[in-house]
Amino acid sequence: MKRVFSGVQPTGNIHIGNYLGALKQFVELQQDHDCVYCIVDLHSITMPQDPKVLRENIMDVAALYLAIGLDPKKSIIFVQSMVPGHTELAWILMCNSYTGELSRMTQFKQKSRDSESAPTGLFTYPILMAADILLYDTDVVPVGNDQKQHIEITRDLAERVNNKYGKTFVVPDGRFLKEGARIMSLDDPTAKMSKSAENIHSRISLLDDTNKIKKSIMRSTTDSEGTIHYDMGSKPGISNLLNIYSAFSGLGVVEIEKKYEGRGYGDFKKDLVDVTVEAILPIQQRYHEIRKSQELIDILKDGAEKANTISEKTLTRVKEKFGLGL
Ligand code: AQP
Repeated sequence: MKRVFSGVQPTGNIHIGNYLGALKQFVELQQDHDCVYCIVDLHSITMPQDPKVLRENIMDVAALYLAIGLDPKKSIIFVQSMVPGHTELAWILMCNSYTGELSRMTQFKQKSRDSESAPTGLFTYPILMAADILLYDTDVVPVGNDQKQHIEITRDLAERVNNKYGKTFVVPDGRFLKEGARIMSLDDPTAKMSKSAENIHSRISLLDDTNKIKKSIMRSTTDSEGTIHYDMGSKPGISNLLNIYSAFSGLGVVEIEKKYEGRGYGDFKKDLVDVTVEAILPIQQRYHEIRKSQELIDILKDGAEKANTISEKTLTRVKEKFGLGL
């Protein structure tokens, strides 16, 4: 079976962009893949975090993993900082990377744009992500397409080490969905939907109540033309809503366009509220059942143990190739 690895940062409530771009794939893949899913808390501290809030966020993501349908009997689910191999391999990879290639990462450029001096961890974030992936001999990485560049640098690093030291790493492939690959912000459809954007109506979080979902969708930015037609270039707002509708309902975009021929944005948005609520309400119900349970903690401890066993094997192999230790 092919190995799958992916992760989500515990930086706040998971939104429908995270879900449609990445998490939905996690669930599908666990049927016929050997899956490892991580809550990447070490990545989250590349930006300042309140320790108490961070702990809660870690448990929220873990509960949401289970609520969307991840099954600990099929997938390894764990918290990144509980497996020391991630940072150890990151250092080894860092010594095989170049500052020039890291400077080209668009996520670093965007996130450091407004700060006078960005944390070094934000700069080296892609190397930690490469270590996360390579540590598990990963074949497939399901992610949103904002992560394309990071997957590329992971592949480059794996190939570079393999060329220099002989076959050490599996070279992974990214897996990007068509409809949910990049869900855009509801108030600015030229920017991606993000957990950390200031305006809460720019996103729909998986834990939002029906009222909030309604408000965010009804006030989302569209255009003055009023026809429900997909054109990301000239009509990014309605195109983004069509993508969301399509990903949640399973209908193709053309089919949806036909269904709403001659009807206005108001009608379409009202139905999109229903489609969205119907998809995420069952997730919320399961989340509330799991969130405070001891079972959740046991699953994470068990997951960390299993992840450690795999990661130690990889590190032993890597250290041998590099001539590290005795
Ligand atoms: N808007 C998006 N559309 C589709 N996929 C998305 N992803 C993120 N935003 C979108 C995918 O979700 C997975 C988890 O993302 P992450 O938690 O690692 O952080 P991120 O990419 O930095 O996401 P956010 O929500 O924008 O967080 P903040 O605001 O904290 O930076 C990844 O697979 C990602 O591709």
